[in-house]
Amino acid sequence: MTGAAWVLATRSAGKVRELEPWFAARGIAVVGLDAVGLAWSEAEESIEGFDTFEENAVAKARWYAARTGRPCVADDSGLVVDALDGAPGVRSRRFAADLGMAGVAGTEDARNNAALLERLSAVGAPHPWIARYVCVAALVDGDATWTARGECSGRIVAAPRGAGGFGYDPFFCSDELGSTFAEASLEAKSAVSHRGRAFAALLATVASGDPPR
Ligand code: ITT
Repeated sequence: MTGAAWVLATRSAGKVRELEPWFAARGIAVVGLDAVGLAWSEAEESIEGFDTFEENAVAKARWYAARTGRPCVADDSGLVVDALDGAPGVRSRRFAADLGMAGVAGTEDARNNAALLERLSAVGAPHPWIARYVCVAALVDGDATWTARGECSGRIVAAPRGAGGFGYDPFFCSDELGSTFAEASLEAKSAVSHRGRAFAALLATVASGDPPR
């Protein structure tokens, strides 16, 4: 492992809000893509076209490592809903767009949440609906790649609760917290979340000295 600060390779402001303090609390220096001078480009939209969280996470970390020449951490994450046969899954960020709702007013998160409720009401299954968040974290340093997975279980509620978090959080009620992730503090969410677990497992894997893939 080289000594350089790891690049936090994400364009998601929500992920950055969670991961910067998470790494800082563990004494690990990370820098954002803007700080290393990597401005967004259209080509990034085609990085994560795979069917699994793992392939997408590795693709993202490798993409940015190749362009920065530094160790890069990335994650691919999403919401898996039983009543929707696992959707939106790896398509979580693009769920509304996939359903032809890209033109609906509001933020991308609001459109995705509207799409989620619309799909669930079309299925007609009773709520709250069983779901889980999944995250695969990846670290790429030169030719070496480490990955780790984290999950957390919950229920999708019919009406939003809370103003924190991002994405589907106002509708995701954590089984462990008994509240939605949007009602939880950053620390409480990270302690049980798919992302907190995936990154904790990633650090443990790197520290264990197990060979990278
Ligand atoms: P980067 O690829 O640049 O990291 P992204 O937003 O495209 O950003 P993903 O491809 O991993 O990231 O998609 C994650 C989507 O899954 C995100 O937009 C949310 O819709 C949902 N999601 C993942 N983790 C979440 C969380 O902790 N809370 C709420 N929604 C989450």
